[in-house]
Order: sequence, then C-alpha cells, then structure tokens
Amino acid sequence: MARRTMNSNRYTIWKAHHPRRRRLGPLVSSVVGVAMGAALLSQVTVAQAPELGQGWLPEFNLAARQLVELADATPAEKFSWRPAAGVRSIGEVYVHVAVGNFWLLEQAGVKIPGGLSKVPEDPEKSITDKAEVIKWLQESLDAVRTSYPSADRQKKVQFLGQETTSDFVLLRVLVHNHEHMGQAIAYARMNGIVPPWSTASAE
Ligand code: NI
Repeated sequence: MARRTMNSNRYTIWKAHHPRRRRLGPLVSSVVGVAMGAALLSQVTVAQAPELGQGWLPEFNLAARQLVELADATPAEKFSWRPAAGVRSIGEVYVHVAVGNFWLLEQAGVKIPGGLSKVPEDPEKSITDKAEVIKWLQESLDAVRTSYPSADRQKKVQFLGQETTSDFVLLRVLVHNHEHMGQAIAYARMNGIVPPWSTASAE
C-alpha cells in the first residue's frame, strides 16, 4: 500500500513535469509563428541594414549612417536637450562620438591629417550648433572609414596603460559608435523623433 502511494505520487510528479503531447499543439504553432516572424523581420532588417554580419567596416558603416541620419532628423533646438542635469545633451553625445573617433584612431596608431589636433578646447561645450556638430561627426566617421582598410592592425600599441594591438583599439571604435548610436536613438525617441530608417521600414 505504501509502495503504491509512492508510485502514484511519482506519477503525479512526472505528469506535472512532462505535459502530454497534445499540449505541444500551441507550442508548435507558436514556434512556427516565431519562425515566420523572424523571416519577416530578417527581410526588413536586410532591407534597412544590409551591413549586418558582414564584418568590421560594414558594421561601422551601419552605425555611422544611422548616427548621421538621426542627427539630421533632430531639430536644431533639440541638440541642447538632456535627460537630466549632469548628463550629456543630444549634441554633446554626437560631439563625444566625433572626438572619441579621432582620439581612438590616434591611440590605435593611425595617422590622420589634422586629427585630434584640430579639435577645439572643451569640444562638447564649444561645438553646439547642429550643422557644426554634424560636420565634426561626419569628418570623424570619414576618418575611420578611410583609414581602417590600410591600418596596420597587428601593430602593438599602448592603450590606457596596457599593451594591446591596433586591432583591439579599433574594435573599441566600432563598439563605441554603436553604444552611443543606441543612446542617441533613446534620446531621440524621448523627444518624439522617429529614426528615419525606422519610418522607412514601417511604410
Ligand atoms: Ni563614450
């Protein structure tokens, strides 16, 4: 008797952890639904971001294109908007990206004519006009794009007090642009600005 009770309990526990096969119906259809959704999503993604998964430079070009498109779509008066005191404004984020690009290229041992030396004192405070901000951003993105293919990426360099390679510092360039592109999207959305590539895909 005691044994049967134990077996019965075991069966109850087993059933609870192994739903009957017919319960897989909705699961299977949801898997199909997700697969169809993924297929649709991938069509949209390819249409708006053909650079995805195509290597360092295409991924950089994606971030570069979206940063400039988003800055262009932002009204000039919004460049001074910031989500809270003591946090970078929209314009300061773009200038930070621009200066970061020049600085990181220099750290990676890449020579840029003018480069960091052209950047004015306290750039995030001195470059505030929309057209000026976009000019600096664009120039820095072009500097990365044109120098990356011929850079000696295996070269040993010092970065933040540690020995590394030019390649790894250039990886930071890529990551940094994507990081702040995401931040810029959030800032734009908080101001009712729709990223242009998002509008295009919704049509
Ligand atoms: Ni940063």
